[in-house]
Amino acid sequence: IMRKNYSVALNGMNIHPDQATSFDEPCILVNENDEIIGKASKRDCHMVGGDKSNKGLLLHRAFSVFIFNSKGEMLVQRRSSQKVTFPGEFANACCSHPLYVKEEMQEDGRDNQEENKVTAIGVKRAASRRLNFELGIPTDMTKPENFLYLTRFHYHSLSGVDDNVKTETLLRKGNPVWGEHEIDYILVLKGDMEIKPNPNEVMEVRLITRSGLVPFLESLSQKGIKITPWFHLIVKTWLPLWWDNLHQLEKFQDHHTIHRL
Ligand code: DMA
Ligand code: MN
Repeated sequence: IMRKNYSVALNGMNIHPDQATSFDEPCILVNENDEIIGKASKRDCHMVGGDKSNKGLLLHRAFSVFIFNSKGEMLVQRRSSQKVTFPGEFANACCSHPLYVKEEMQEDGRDNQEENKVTAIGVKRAASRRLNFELGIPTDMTKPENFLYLTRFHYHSLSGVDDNVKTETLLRKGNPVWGEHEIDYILVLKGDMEIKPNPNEVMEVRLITRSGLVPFLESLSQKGIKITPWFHLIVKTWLPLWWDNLHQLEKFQDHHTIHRL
């Protein structure tokens, strides 16, 4: 298949072709209890009014991976400027969505003897796929059993929209409004990963030390560089505690609660 350097004009906005190709992928729609209720394209999940009903953003399933190396440093990525949502913003190592396909919808390893004990196995398979695509991490370093699934949270956030600007105002002016409305699975991966970032996805990666976290965040805000809303919520709610307890993270697993942040 030839991929011409076209861009898709969508709702008045030009989407970079490398991003547009993924916009037909099926995301998993869930209810507030994270039960699967259907599917919708990545486009329809992230564009306000994308499902043509104007009801707002569809709630879908997602994941956020945090990577810590053997020195206890954390990997952060700066999203490429061609990302449709939150371009140029810093986030945790990798974030994306499990797709509406059998392997990535599976919630435990019951169908497979070997992977019997792996919880949220579909989300972990998706994480492995995206860590390979975004950061070039070999998939043998990201087997489902290598991830620790900590907990889930539900949040909603718009991209590039000031909190004091009403969505309806933007839509009335014909501006596209993009954002996230997700139940996000937080996964931790420990180890020294071989990485080769994909420039279409990632413009920069950095390793941050525990004591360097606050200075890192301060230096970004001084430079006017944003961090993504989900990363911000996790940093604010849990990250310092988890980072101080890398050797006993199992203690913080909570697969029952869906935190509303
Ligand atoms: C979506 O991330 C997932 C979360 C947790 C915000 P993303 O926009 O990086 O998705 P993708 O990489 O699939 O475009
Ligand atoms: Mn999403």
